Amino acid sequence: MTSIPRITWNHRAIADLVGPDVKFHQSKLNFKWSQGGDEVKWHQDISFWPHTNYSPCTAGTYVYDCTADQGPLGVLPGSHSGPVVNQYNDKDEWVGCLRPEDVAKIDMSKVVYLEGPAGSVTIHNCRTLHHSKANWSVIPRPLLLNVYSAADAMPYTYNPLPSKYFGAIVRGKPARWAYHDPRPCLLPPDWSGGYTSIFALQQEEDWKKDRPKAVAAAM
Ligand SMILES: O=C(O)CCC(=O)C(=O)O
Ligand SMILES: [Fe+2]
Repeated sequence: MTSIPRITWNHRAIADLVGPDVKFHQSKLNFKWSQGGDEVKWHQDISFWPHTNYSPCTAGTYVYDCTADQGPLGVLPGSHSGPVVNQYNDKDEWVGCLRPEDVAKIDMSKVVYLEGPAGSVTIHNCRTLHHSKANWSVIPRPLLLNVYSAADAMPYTYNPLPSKYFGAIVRGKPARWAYHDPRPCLLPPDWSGGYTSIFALQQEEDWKKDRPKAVAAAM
């Protein structure tokens, strides 16, 4: 018997979805703390890092066992075939999540929460609507998120989480031609001046409201 490193297994699974040539985009560990670890509001990933087509997919690996009360990833099946949604608020500020009126349109009975033992891998497309609830359990929920695409998908905005592996071909060969999907994509702000995290961006409105109080308290 041979054992296959989990990351190689990830690359194979992505190849099943996007074709034989697979490119790495970015990686992050979303560490949702126990007893109040932040929710992630409903959003689509693609507008954080638009590409010339919609092949990008995120593979998430649960580092610990993840049950329903730890805030697992919740996805809306079929939503990748729907429109790209607005992730700016009514003041035209990027908030990286849906407006309340768009959240209200989601049929919550169709949402699937992806639970699993440590090492389980979730995969969702860059247009899939997804979210996760706060973690009120006593066990944290670390989720390692690796983003890949078909090799012929070219990012055309600044990568918010660049690394030396950005653009590395992890399976197959580099593309000679870029593939352009004609469907439009919502653009993010210019990240070249820096990026924080999805948690910080989505809470920004609340932060702004609380900031005058926080500043006053510190004086
Ligand atoms: O950590 C989570 O539950 C989801 C994170 C996510 O969707 C993202 O960072 O884009
Ligand atoms: Fe996401």
